[in-house]
Amino acid sequence: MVTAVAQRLAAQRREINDTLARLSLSSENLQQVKDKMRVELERGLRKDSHSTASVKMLPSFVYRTPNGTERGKYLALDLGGTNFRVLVVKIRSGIRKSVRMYNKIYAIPLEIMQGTGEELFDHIVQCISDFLDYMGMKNTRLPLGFTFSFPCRQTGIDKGSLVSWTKGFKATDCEGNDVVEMLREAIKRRNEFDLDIVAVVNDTVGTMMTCAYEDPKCEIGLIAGTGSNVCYMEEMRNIEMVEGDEGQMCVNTEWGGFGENDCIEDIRTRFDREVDEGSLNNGKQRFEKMTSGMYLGEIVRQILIDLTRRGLLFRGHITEPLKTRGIFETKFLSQIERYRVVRAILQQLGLDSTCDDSIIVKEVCGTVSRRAAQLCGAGMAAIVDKIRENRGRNQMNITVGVDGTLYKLHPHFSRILKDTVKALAPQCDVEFVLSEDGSGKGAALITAVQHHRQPRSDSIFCGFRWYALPEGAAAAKGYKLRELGNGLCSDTNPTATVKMLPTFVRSIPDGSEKGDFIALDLGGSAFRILRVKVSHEKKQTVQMESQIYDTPEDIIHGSGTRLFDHVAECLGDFMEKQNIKDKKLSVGFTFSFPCAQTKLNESYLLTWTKRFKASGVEGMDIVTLLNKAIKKRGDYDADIMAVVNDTVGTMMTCGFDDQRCEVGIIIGTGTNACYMEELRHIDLVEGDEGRMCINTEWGAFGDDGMLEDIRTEFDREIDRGSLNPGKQLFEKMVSGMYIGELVRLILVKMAKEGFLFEGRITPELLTKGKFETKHVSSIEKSKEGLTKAKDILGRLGMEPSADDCIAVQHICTIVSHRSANLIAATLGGILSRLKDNKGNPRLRTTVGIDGSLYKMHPQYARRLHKTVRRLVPESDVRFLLSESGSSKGAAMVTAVAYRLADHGNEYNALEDFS
Ligand code: 0WK
Ligand code: 0WK
Ligand code: BGC
Ligand code: BGC
Repeated sequence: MVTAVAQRLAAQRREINDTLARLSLSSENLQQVKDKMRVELERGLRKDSHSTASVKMLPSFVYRTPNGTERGKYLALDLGGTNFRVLVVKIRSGIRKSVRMYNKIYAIPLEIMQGTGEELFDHIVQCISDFLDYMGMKNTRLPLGFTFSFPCRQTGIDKGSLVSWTKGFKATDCEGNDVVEMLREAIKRRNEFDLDIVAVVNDTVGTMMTCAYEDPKCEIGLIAGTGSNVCYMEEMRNIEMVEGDEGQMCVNTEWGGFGENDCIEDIRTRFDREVDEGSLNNGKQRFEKMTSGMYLGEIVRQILIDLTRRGLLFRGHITEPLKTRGIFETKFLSQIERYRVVRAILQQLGLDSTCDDSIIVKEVCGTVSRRAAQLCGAGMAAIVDKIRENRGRNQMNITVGVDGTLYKLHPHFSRILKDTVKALAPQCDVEFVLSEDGSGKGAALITAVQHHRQPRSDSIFCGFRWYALPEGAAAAKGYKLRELGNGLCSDTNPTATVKMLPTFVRSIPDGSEKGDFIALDLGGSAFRILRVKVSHEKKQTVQMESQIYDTPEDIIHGSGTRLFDHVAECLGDFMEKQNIKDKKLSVGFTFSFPCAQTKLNESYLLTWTKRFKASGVEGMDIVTLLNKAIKKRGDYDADIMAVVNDTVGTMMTCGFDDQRCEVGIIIGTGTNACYMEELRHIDLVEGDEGRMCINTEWGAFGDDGMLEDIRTEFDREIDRGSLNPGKQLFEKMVSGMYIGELVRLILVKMAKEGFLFEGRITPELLTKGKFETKHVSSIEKSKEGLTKAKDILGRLGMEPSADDCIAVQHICTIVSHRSANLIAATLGGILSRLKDNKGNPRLRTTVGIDGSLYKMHPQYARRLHKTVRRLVPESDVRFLLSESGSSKGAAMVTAVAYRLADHGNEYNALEDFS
């Protein structure tokens, strides 16, 4: 005889089962969640659907996981989880690879979390101040990585605007603002110490990096803690919100927002809606509110209240404590499911419970946590399957770095999550690795990567890496393209930095040139005088004899008169040796400085560059100055037919062998480029027919501040110490005259900060110009590079350790890599313009190239070619090294001028030519 009590209990049980059944997800449900998550991931990545996607897929600007080369000392902040931590992290690479860190935890009181933004960031800075005091580090300006565990729309590694607060935070005047700027302002307000904020990262990203440091297969970061979120390494080609298709970038999915577009309303229960309505951000973070530590306890409380109200629990008696939002903490779930301490916890809430009550409460906890783990499992299954498909694999092994109190403390959460992933993504073998040290270590690693590669703030390596990356170079190409146009257009030319100087050279050699010429080649690393004979036996041949002459410092820094007297003297000496003093040969003058030409042989120096600073020459016609010097001697005569820039000479020299050559670039002591532009585009020269070679003088790119966001403190120091401060800023970031010095300045800084050479610095290393660009080239030689580093540093009195040599080689690579990519970017601008001019879908062209940096550096050419092809994919570019220098080219120009002069009206022919 089934008693009424038993029936009532059975009915109660059914009711309880019904209630809990709504929170139990079938494998179909979970499969649907996985599929819907996948749809939202894709929508978040695509430009056309990003704005309405509930999973925001935010770019993190982290392009790779650690590779063990990271090193240095960093500060890290970790805000947004249960604890706010300030950390100092010391990373060693090489054989002593290790990460040591020390941290202090600080409270963030509720009134600060939900006060004003200013109060919040002042509080953060106060904690930092306390930490620096404690560590005795107030006077060190360490680079800082900021783990900020909230959705941020980033535009760079150190730029991120808060999209919206989540979890317990609601400080005013923060949403929509750049969190790095807010921190910088708070530090300024306090005016007690200075920090170099290099990176802002999400805690999922920090966690992935922390775990990837130990396990290179780790490409996903999961937080199952107060909040819930995932990041993973996505293919750049799939991230439409960011420029570039090469490589990968870590994407912060912000899957907590999944379902904000009602796509999971079918599995959300009224308890979930209760929790949502009672939260600080109603309608937001729906997935998070079903899966994360901030809310699971609250869901349980809602269910307990519901069951109690229906008399199914605690004899229908709801205590005041139980009515209190947030009182049933998520840790109770873990404790209840792990230690069966239900009664003790319920007592704390003033609840007298029976055994049955305890069983039901435990069941409710189990159901809620199980659903949370399963939902995270379904979401994770979508992520790993996407990565597998990205790689076109059938099977894939991958590691997920995990952190968060829920995952760490809950007895079953991690197992259920793993089982769900296995069930829903059987083709993926997914390993979950718990992050021991939190995301602070990860943030420090990202700062180190950035520091070594290029954060865009003023820390040791700022700006270098950004331009080694596709989008960085693409951006520079964009700037350059615009500047080319400005230089050509008469209204904007006066303010344009890239001056686009007409050269009056209208075609490349056509094989008809002939004659016996003198060529002067001044401005590169060597002053050369050449005799160039162009003849037409069977085929056109060029014979050259040359001699190199000194250009002593006192001459090139003295008066212009002395300089040109010196040139005339060398020419006299050369003609003596050639026994042609009695001949009046035509001279082609390669003068490798920016000149405003009015015709082929009238050329006004705009400004000296590189090592030259002779007085009384700028603004003068250099042909007149040279003629005067020659006349003054009276021992020979010469007919200066043409002045050409070394880029033009190089293009002509290469054009002699390859008719397709229409660009000339120099990457030597200085850097520059010229190319054949349509006359109709050159406002400064009459006529619309045909083409003329333009000397771009790209060395001055950025002299208007256009590149300030990428220039580093080292670039600024170089400029301050140069002969022409404020000028040739682009040249000073990339050319052979400055690269060695850039490396030296970085070595000194790193030694001063104790990262290198045990902090020891010799007077030699402190001497400007002691570390030359040729040293950079030899240190980057793959085989003997490290030995070279030891020798070269040894010659500067240093005793570098093996680690130091590795670091020095790395620094050389970064500096020269940035140079190659920046030049690739600016060359990309020219090639795009040529392609547009021709209106062809594909550009086929040849670039004539010369200069000691390009020729001597072991990796330079390869890097340059690779990035150019990446930036101008619709082109076939041949790079032709100029074997014989620009003088052959200068002779070609002179030969053309001479031929035209030959045809009768000598000089107006020149006028006509000009
Ligand atoms: C520890 C990480 C931190 C992250 C937290 C999440 O260092 O960045 O926010 O885990 O877990 P929670 O503390 O919210 O449980
Ligand atoms: C060799 C050319 C010369 C040019 C030089 C540039 O003949 O006109 O100025 O290359 O390279 P650098 O000598 O400055 O490395
Ligand atoms: C935030 C995420 C964060 C997660 C875990 C969420 O509320 O939106 O940015 O990663 O919590 O802390
Ligand atoms: C000069 C250019 C020259 C380049 C390469 C720059 O400093 O301004 O005219 O072409 O160096 O030598």
